[in-house]
Amino acid sequence: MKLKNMVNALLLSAALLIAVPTVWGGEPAKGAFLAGMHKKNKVACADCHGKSLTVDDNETALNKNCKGCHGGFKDLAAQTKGHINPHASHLGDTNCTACHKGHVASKAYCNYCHSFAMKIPAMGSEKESSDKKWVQETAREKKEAKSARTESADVVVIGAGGSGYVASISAHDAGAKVILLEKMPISGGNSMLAAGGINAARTRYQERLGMHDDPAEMVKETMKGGREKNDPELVKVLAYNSADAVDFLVSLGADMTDLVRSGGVAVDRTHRPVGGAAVGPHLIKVYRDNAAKRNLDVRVNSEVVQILSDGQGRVTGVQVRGKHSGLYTMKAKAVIDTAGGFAANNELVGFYKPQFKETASSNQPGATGEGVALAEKIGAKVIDMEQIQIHPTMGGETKVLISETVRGSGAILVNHAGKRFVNELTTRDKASAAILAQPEKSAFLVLGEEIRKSNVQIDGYIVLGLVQEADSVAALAAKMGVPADALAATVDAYNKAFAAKKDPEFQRQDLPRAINGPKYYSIWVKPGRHHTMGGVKINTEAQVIGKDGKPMTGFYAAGEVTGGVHGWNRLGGNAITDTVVFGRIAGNNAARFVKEAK
Ligand code: MEZ
Repeated sequence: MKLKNMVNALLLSAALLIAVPTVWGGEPAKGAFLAGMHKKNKVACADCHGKSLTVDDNETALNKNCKGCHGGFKDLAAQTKGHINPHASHLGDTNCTACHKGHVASKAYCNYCHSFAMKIPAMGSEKESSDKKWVQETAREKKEAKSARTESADVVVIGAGGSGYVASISAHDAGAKVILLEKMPISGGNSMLAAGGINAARTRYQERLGMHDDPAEMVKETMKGGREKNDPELVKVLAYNSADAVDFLVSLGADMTDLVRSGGVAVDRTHRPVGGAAVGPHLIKVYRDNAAKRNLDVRVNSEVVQILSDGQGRVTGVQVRGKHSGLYTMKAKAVIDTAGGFAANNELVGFYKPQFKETASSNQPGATGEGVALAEKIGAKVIDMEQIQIHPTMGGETKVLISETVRGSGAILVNHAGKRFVNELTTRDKASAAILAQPEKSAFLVLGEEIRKSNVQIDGYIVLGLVQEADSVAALAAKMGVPADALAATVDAYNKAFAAKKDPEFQRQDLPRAINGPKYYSIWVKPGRHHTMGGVKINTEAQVIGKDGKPMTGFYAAGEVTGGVHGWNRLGGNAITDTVVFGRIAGNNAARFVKEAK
């Protein structure tokens, strides 16, 4: 098998296919059961799977072999010309097998989340290998044969998004043996898609810039944004631990030096990497690196199908379905549920809010709410499930979120008549309602050169084909299909408000930049599902509360799987704070509980 000779052709091919691990008894004929180029080139099983032909749920050896033949992410990224470069995307250095298949056609993982104006091509033929059925049946037999397996850990964490990583790192550093389980083929959850930043009050970065902020104000604004329906004790914990959360992230290696304003807030409280880069991909890389440094046991393709309890409110572990290893039991002294929300689950959203069914969701495909259902099944109290946040600005007909920080950087919202109609930095519920009240149920973000330069994410939207640009306001109006006179008057009035530092029309408090050329830009936006505020009830110690109102023993939760922190409307930037503050509390308390139980 001349694999080395294949490498260059494979790297340059859009139909790159890599064999997916499957366990079988003997070595079939070379190329049998494969799809695409590996089939054509008669790759042998052992070339990908190694001599033992076995595979773990992380597909570790297999991915090592992929990289051995084809090169690592950096090599592959360097060979890609053009704007779309999946090997240098925000997914980071993940398993090759998340996208590339050998036994069936590959599918770019990007396509699960994104539907860009500019399409990402499917990789390889959409037609699946005729051998798929055989492969699935063989895998199922193997899984069933292994179902009696039992492992154990001190702390099991369900869901490797931001909260899951923070809880795992914290529990590990507090001395516990931790296993972090993720049902999707890559870690990161919704946190990896987080565009904005982390809200924190009275941080060293604010003070360095001479800004005065106060956790008490953060409490007030979070409660007001949540329509006073939040659990006030949880909000206090969120706000008073927020500056410490930023320090924790910096101690892990994160950059949180840039500040921007989010809706419903009177100061620049949203911290993000320099230049306005998206916070989520940055943090997930930092978390992955820290997990690797600690040798943390992180397992992808590992879905928790049941949380085990003794029937008296004490959790005893979980049952896991590994993609390759099948069903097994993981005994644990403590379980932390960080499985995320359900804004990607059309059926569940439709059940709680029929009017939001079929609206676009900004969420990753794994945000389907099993973490809430699993907890409820063993007696957890669940609250506020019908509180589903609609984000005002998703890119037109796509699933791409246009970050609130674009408005925070100075962009205005304009309707199809070319006029402003709302304070752009009001809370999300109000901004979304104002857009949906327009006859077209959509609007435009309008901005100038200085605003574009201040927020690197806008360049990303340009690459994705979501931005119209023109040399004058009149030319931009023509592209948007709005009256030129009206748009010119709107931009003029806004620039006067900027100069006077007063917005008499909409009382927008923060007017950071004027809308000036040489280029002018617009982005067509529509509201879409973004965050589910409801979920498992917790107390200030991140303990899950049972239906009897008492904390359940050894059971903790953090992040979007929980309800109560954000009330009926979350403020932009508070989700990452939630993941870090309550992830740390859950991890530390679970580790302490384990120690005391020993
Ligand atoms: O917290 C968020 O959801 C957020 C800031 C999103 C965004 O618009 O960037």
